[in-house]
Amino acid sequence: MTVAGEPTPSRAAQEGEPELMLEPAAPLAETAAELEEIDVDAPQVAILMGSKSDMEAMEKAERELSERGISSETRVMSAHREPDIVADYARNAKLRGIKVIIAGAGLSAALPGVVAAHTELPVIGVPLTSRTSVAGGLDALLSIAQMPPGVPVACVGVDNARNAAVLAARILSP
Ligand code: RP5
Repeated sequence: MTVAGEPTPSRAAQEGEPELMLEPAAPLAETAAELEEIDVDAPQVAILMGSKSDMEAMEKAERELSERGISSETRVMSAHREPDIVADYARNAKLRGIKVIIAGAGLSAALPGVVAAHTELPVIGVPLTSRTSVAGGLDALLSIAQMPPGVPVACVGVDNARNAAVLAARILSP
């Protein structure tokens, strides 16, 4: 029975059920402390390359991102020599907070395509020249650009890692 002027009892109280007790909201200071623990420097862009010999060319991507204040991590892994490492990295990248993957490789440049096969993240391929390149890097250019339908890889010019970083920045900007 409800009495005029008194608060209406809840449905649970009316039916003799125990009241649901809600946890009090966390104090603001506690929430702020939790937010501070989130790693704001977590890399947004991954820069991968098939060999240490690709480093000189790929460093240009890292420099461009850093100048734009975009965090990145750089890893050397070969699609042909370490296929399992590449697959694991690509599968976990999104969960780790990576938003775009740049992958450079020379010769039969499988790395960008193999990474794209294992992730939904946008992948930008950088065809690289190397000691035994054919036709000035045309081999790598075709390997990266000629992906089958449904598994896209964006492809920048030969040795143009800087453009890959600029494109990554544009993908990241809202
Ligand atoms: C590719 O083969 C690499 O991306 C590199 O451009 C090229 C040569 O590799 P190394 O023999 O110098 O390791 O897989």
